[in-house]
Amino acid sequence: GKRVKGTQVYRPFIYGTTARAFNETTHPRPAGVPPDHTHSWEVFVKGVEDTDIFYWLRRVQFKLHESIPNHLRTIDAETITRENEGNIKKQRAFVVSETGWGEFEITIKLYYDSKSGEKPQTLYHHLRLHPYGRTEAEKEAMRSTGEVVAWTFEEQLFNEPFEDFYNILTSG
Ligand code: SLL
Repeated sequence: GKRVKGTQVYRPFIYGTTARAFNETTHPRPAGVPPDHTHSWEVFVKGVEDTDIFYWLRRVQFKLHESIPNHLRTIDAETITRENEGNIKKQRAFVVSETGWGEFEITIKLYYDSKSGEKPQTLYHHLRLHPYGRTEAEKEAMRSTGEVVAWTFEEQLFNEPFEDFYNILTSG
């Protein structure tokens, strides 16, 4: 295929984690969750303001800590799209939801549409369970919401994309 010369296409996305500590009143530990698990959390890749990214990002593989059962989690856009059929509340994100007790580094591997010719790209994200920040005020803000948010805003750059892929990118 031919490349579209002199052209760069940017697609914004977000990746990261959101965690919540279990407590008796607002977030009780569900039945079946081991008693040493202190938090629920999720790791995700999604579009900014839930815009569609499934047309350029085909698959995401999350590599979790090896203490977690099935620590390699692969999610296909096709599967989500199929599950979304006939659903009013559509799922917009590649997401894995878990519970646990410890923080660790998550490896996030992005696989692009086959027409893109792009190699997979690996991102690294530190799962945060505990409020953090440069200042006490920042930590306090996180405590008050009950959610520990660690999100990275990224922009995927496709440099001189193949024509077929360029058409996919720009027809959305
Ligand atoms: C730490 N180096 O010491 C890290 C390890 C491991 C976290 C954190 C297990 C969950 C499960 C879990 O939370 N592992 O058993 O499903 O903090």
